[in-house]
Amino acid sequence: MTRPMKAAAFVAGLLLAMTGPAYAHAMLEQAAPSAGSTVASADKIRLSFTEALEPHFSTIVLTTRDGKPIETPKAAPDPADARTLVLTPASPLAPGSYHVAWAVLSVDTHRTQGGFDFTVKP
Ligand SMILES: [Cu+2]
Repeated sequence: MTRPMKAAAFVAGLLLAMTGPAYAHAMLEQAAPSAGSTVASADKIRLSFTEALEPHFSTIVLTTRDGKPIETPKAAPDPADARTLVLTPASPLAPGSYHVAWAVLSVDTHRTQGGFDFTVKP
């Protein structure tokens, strides 16, 4: 390949790589505790998405299942994985049912949101 052709192929590849994830958006790929699960304890809520997130515009809000707010620090990105957001409650969660509401902005500037419940065993 000539040099300009190599450059053109590189740019085309880059464009493909950039447009690829735009079709997917940041969908929730994995959650711990998982949706609908009953767990013995939950010291962290860890959500992994299909795309890298903009942490400043990505939140996890934890409430009881009937909507009472649970005081937590802001969700933080996992330093080892830009697709993962972690919420660490200040103290271990009391037995009961909880609702996780998430809203994230992925690096391709698309917003997605969702939620699920889980239960901490008495
Ligand atoms: Cu997208």
